[in-house]
Amino acid sequence: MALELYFHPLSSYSQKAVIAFYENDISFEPNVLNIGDPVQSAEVKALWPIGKFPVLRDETRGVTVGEASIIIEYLALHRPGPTPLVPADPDAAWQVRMRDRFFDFYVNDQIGIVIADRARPVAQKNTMDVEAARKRLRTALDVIEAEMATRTWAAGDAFSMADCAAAPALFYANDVMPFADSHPHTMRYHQRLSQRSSYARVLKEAEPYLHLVPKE
Ligand SMILES: N[C@@H](CCC(=O)N[C@@H](CS)C(=O)NCC(=O)O)C(=O)O
Repeated sequence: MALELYFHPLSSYSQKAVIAFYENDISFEPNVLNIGDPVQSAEVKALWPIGKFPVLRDETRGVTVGEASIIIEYLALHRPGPTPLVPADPDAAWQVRMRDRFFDFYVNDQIGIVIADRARPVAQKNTMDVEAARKRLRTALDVIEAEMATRTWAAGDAFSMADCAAAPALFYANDVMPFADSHPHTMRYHQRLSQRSSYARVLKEAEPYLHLVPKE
């Protein structure tokens, strides 16, 4: 039975997981969520009460897998392919996981705070949270800039789970805090990611929805 993925093409965490499927040519049944649809939302919550996506359902094993990183770990374990997104060597693996967490917490989640605020009515804007998020994002970009001065991919020479996290995170970061002039190594890395066929495909599939991203 096919793996079923609940996701949305615009969602950065969904994109992160889908990149992993495409990297290793793993087939799945796409369940594209219609955001705001209460029936679908209840369906996701029945599987994963937190209600966030992506969520993977593997009916064959009778398991539900939440969290994009854990979906990637699950695929690495049960559907290994030519691109080992989580290295077998434990010392290489912790470095991938550390950078994966870094892109999630200090880039992606901070962007989420800024973009969510754009959609709020003026009276409900949270300037303090947005300022703190932008500050954390700036610090994160500085860290990435220093690392990417000497690297091809986030954790070294091999494309990994950390790059799956980085691709959508940097796409949205460049909208929230354009970094071409201030962070040239990061920009070149962002361009390398955009040319990677797995992510290029994800980006193409997101295109029809991009107008839904709240603007400044
Ligand atoms: N920690 C989760 C975060 C997932 C997440 O925040 N997903 C967003 C879409 S990118 C979401 O579900 N938003 C809808 C909501 O929060 O209700 C992961 O790594 O998968």
